This record gives sequence, C-alpha cells and structure tokens, in this order.
Amino acid sequence: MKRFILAATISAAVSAPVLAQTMDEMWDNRANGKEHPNIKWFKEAKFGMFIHWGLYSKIAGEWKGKKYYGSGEWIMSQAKIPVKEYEQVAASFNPTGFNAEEWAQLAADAGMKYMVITAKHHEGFSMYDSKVTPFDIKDATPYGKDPMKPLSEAVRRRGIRFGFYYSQFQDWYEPNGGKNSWDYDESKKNYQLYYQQKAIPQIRELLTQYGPLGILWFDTPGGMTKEQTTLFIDSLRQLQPGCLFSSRVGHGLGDYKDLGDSEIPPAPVPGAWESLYTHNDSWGYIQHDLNFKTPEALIRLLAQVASRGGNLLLNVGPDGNGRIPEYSIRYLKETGKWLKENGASIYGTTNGRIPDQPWGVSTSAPGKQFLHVLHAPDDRKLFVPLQSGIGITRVYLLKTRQPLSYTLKGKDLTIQLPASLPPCADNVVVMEYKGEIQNYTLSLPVTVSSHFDQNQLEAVRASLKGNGSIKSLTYSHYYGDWKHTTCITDVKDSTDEIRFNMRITDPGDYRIILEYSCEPSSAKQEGVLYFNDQPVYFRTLKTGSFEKTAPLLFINHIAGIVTAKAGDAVIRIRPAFNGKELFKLRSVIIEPVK
Ligand code: JFZ
Repeated sequence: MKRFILAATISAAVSAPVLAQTMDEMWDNRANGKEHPNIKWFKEAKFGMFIHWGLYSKIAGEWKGKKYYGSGEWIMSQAKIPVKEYEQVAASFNPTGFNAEEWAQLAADAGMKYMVITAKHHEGFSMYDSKVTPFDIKDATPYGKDPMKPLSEAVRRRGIRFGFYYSQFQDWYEPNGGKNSWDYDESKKNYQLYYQQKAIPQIRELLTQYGPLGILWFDTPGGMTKEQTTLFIDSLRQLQPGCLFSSRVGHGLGDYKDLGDSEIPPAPVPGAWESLYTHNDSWGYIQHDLNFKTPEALIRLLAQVASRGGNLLLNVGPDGNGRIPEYSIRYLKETGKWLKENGASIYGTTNGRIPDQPWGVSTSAPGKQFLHVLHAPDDRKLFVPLQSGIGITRVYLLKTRQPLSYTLKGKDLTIQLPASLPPCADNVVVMEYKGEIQNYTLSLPVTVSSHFDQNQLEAVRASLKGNGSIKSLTYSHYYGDWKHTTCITDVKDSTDEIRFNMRITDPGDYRIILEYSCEPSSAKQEGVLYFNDQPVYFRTLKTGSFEKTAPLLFINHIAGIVTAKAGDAVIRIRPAFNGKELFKLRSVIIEPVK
C-alpha cells in the first residue's frame, strides 16, 4: 500500500536527513495504495477557496460586550455560550447581502479552481436546507432560503469544483454531539446515536442534493474508531464515487492529505495534499481581526506551497450579512491578476527540482523549471545550481516571454535578469531543457551568496548526529489560530552535531546569525559553531517557554563574523558541554558584510 510521508519528525541521520516516516504522520491512500481515480483535477488545481460561514459570522467575535480573539467559529466554545442562548442567534440571522454569483465570481477572479464551504461547523447549525434538523438556515432564520443550492450552481458554471466542509464529530448543539461539555455531560454521550441520527443522514443529504461534489472536507473524527471511519466513508462513497474525501476524516484515511492549519511542509511531499490558511487570523468572521495577508504574501505563499507539490486552500470568512470582507475581495483579485500572467508556473505543476535558493523556489512541468524569483540578486545574476547534466534550450521571463541570456558552466547555470525587472511579489523565469532533473535531496549544499541581504539555512537542510531531531512545532497566539515552524530540537550533548553543507558563491566577510527559541532552563549554555575550522563561540539567550497556546518566540542571535572563500563550506554546531537542550534552532542566517 503506497504510503506518503509528511516530515513531522526527520530523524537524526549521520549523513543526509531523510523525510522519516512517523506513525502519526504516515498516511495511506484509501484506495489500497493507488490514487483515487478522480485525483487528477485536484493535483492540477493548486489553488482553492475555503469558506467558513455560520451563525458565528453574525456574532463576529464579540459576545455580550466582550471581544474574543483567535478562531471566530469557536466563539460558542470560547465563551461557553449555552445552547439555549446560542440558538437565539438564528432568529436574527438574515444574510440578505449574500450573492452567490459574486462569491463564485470572486473565486474565479482569484484564479481558484475549487471551493469548500462549511455545511455544518461545530456550532451544529446547518447552513443548508436539511430535513434532518430544523436548526438550519431555511427553517430557523428569517432568511428562510438555502444559499448552497445557488452557490453550488454558480460555482460550477464557472468550471470550479464545489465541495462541503462537514464537522462529523464535534457538534455543540446536539446532546450526543462531540465537545460541548458546558451544556452536556460528556460521560453520558452516545456518539453512535449522533452519527446515525445526524452526521450520516446529513452527509447523505449533501452527497445527494447538491450535484457532483469535488470534495467532502471532513473535520477530525473525535470518538470514531478506524473501523467505524472506514465503514462511514465506504458507505458514503457509494453515493458519489468521484467525490474526494479529505484526510481530516482521520485514521490515515482519505483521498488526499490535509496538513495542519497554516502549515507548509519544509520540503517536497509526494502525492496529493493541500496546505490550508486563513486570510487573516480566523476561519470564521471576526470584526476586529484585520490582519489580512497582502497580495504579495498570498502569491509567495502559493508559490512556496506549489514548490513542495501541493495545493493552497485559502479561507475567506463572510460576515453575518453574507458579505465577504473588502480586503479579501481586493487582495484575492490582485492574486488572480498575477495568476492570469503567471498561472503556467502554478497550475498543473509538480514540486520544484531546484532546492530553495536565496532568490526563491521552483516548480516543475515536463521539460521546464519555473524559477520563482521572490528576491532578485543585487547583481541581477540568477545562480541556479543544477545536479544533472541537462541541455538548456531556452530561458525567458514567463510574463513577457522576453528571452534571457545565460551561461552554463558545468552544472552551474547563471541567468542574466534584465536590469529593468519590475519589482513584483514573484517574477517567474522559465528554464526549458532536455534531459532529466531528479528530485533533490535535502543534503545538497545550501547556496550562500553575497548578492542577497540574507541567506537562510533552514533546519530541514541540516544533517544531524546524536540526539538531535528536526520537528514541526505547533503553537498558537490566541485560540485555535494554529501556526507551525520546523526546528532542530533535543541537541544537548557535546557529541551532538548539527551540520549544514554550503556552496559559497562569492568570497568575503559574512555575519553568522542563529535563529532560535530557547527555554529558560536552556539559557546560558555554551555552544560552538565551526565555520569550516573557524570556531565561533556563543552562549544561549533565553526567549521563553514553548507552549502550544502562546507565541513561540525566536531571537536572531549574532554569533559573529567569518571570512569565507568561494566554494564548498561547512557549518557544524555543537553544545560546548553536556547539558539540557541547547535551543530550538529554526535556521542559521548568513548575511554578507557590505
Ligand atoms: C478545525 C476546526 O476546529 C477549525 O474551526 C477550522 O474549521 C479548521 C479548518 O479545522 O481545526 C483543526 C482541525 C485539525 C487540525 C487543526 C485544526 N489538525 O489536525 O492539525
């Protein structure tokens, strides 16, 4: 059975780090190791719209005069709002501003190829006309209509796939639904009854009354066992065999992998998968959350996710009147304009074959590498280290097709970018070639160049000896606004070693900066960084404790300046003495001394 690997823990390996399999991250495809027959559209789509819309959108992050922060769709849980009070919100829910054509057109203008909208979130309220419960938008609100029918039709008319999110376990309205411990006694719940009486009948409604669905996006399975989940999805699959089920259904099942909220894998991941991101910091609408990602951030996020081979599912959170926030409208349209000119470097591509460079990332198409120039070198010479002897046939700017001059010395390609290259979130250069470029290994040297303000040696590029491991750390700021970052952890003995191989393209002085988080108990421990054989001593500085419900703070600790020749170089980092974990190292930053 084909198993896909998500780098949650990359084990300590003497030589090159390998993307290690860990039981909780292994994920096998439901169709006995073969991909779902209908997975092709998903792998080519690359960009989708997530929509979280419910009664929480009307509450908008404020309850009885108190503002709440983090995930707005969780306000009933955060504020422990009794069902008897919460259900009153339905009596005034009248989203007359909802316009299916406008929502569908925004997704089309943004260049999104699929849409997933919440049919029922944890609050237990059904945003479609359900015959299973009267607690739905048709029967319980003055709006009195089903928005999902016109929305699904408007979306499909634009050639965009339509799907539903459904919370199949958490349901804070129902006595036997998951996770409402403030109204109901959890020990007396009968989840099987909930599945039989609400979840399964409702999912059957969604699979039979809204036309062909691209995706059924399940949330976490809660009390369901793997056997129950298997029966659950096998029975539902009969209704729409072409519909893809997300891996959030749990137990390693599902037809494609969903990463954690706001998570990009640090390296390419095989198979079909998606990263999911909020546009601000909340899935559901919060009136006072204005932290929207700019068009530049969205374009770069899309390029980075695509460079790992996955899709970006980006969320919008309409308000209680059915209006999508203005910043989401404007910024998604800007993203769509970039895609109109550069979409070939995203849609239908697979992961890049050039490891991350100081200038950016790459994506692939047959005989092509798309070089996403997020940061232009100050000498306009784009250095592209190749691993295999290939024949370059053409190099040009994707947007204008302007040919670019280049030189190929051995396996080193240098492309001359035009001096007039316009500033842009992502200028895409196309390198056409004959021959094969294999997937890269993480142990390849990291390029360090004096033509960028910074060169980042990411944790995932390190080789480890001894106790160290490379881990994805999860934390949040407020509540449910999960964030992930990959660090090297557990390095504590003087025999433990972190090693980065580098390729320095220009001689000169460089400043070495350690980007790490350091527990109070780990502070004031000495470490030594060898730049080739030059020792650079440091003593760790306290940043704070790592807690899942608090920001994980990092420091850019300047270790010192070294003088480098051009060519291969190595950084090795060790604790000076045996002790506690030295730090959680996110990256080593190398800055040219100008
Ligand atoms: C769930 C919901 O609780 C949340 O409100 C939102 O709908 C989000 C998209 O999905 O939150 C999760 C569920 C699972 C993980 C992270 C957040 N996970 O497995 O990492």
